[in-house]
Amino acid sequence: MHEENIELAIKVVVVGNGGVGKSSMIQRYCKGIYTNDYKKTIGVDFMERQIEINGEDIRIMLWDTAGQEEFDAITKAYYRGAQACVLAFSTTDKNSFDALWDWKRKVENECGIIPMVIVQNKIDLISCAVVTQDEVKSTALKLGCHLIRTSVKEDINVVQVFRYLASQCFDVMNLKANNTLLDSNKQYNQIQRKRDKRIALHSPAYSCSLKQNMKVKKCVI
Ligand SMILES: Nc1nc2c(ncn2[C@@H]2O[C@H](COP(=O)(O)OP(=O)(O)OP(=O)(O)O)[C@@H](O)[C@H]2O)c(=O)[nH]1
Ligand SMILES: [Mg+2]
Repeated sequence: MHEENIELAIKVVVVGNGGVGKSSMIQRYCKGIYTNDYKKTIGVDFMERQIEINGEDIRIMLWDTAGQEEFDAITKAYYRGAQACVLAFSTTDKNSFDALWDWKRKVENECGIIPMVIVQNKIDLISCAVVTQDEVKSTALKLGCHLIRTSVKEDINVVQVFRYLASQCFDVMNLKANNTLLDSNKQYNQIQRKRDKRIALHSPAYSCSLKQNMKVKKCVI
């Protein structure tokens, strides 16, 4: 496969209680629009946007899930295969803040440990906040997640959320690729040692073709 044909894509699930602004955030990010209307998501929606990280084109596939509990059984199925997650809550909704633990658990049950970010949305309404910044920071710390404060309405920090997750995924991919490279090098050294024992011959051409076979292809998702 040629390198140009390799496409990097990241599946991101956006979870959190109903009304915290998940659909608004995705719409803002993918279409650059915002509306004051609230139409609850039924089940799951999907949108995507292409960005560039470290000179690589990355397709971010965003899965917008319903926050209402009645849809839990449906949305759960869509968590599978997600490589990153937004845990969203609203500045003006205490229940949505308390529910962060549950959302994290639900996603990890399906996906294992993946990069996650806590998003405190609606910071334009900070004067009506139902949680203090210290509470939010300490919960983020306990959950082991980076925290980003957004206002989808005023277009504050939305781009940063997905850029952060994409670069986290990028690091994970590079790590995996490096591990594969390390494994290959280990295998190569083992084979080399065995062969050295059998034939005390070090033909440069032979060694070169073996290395070629061990070359690691770029990580594809
Ligand atoms: N003030 C303010 N309102 C917001 C913001 N983001 C979203 N909203 C409003 O919050 C309401 C709910 O937004 P949605 O994006 O539909 O919420 P949701 O999380 O997708 O809700 P479900 O689909 O039910 O899970 C809408 O009326 C939005 O206009 C924000 O940053 N500030
Ligand atoms: Mg929605």
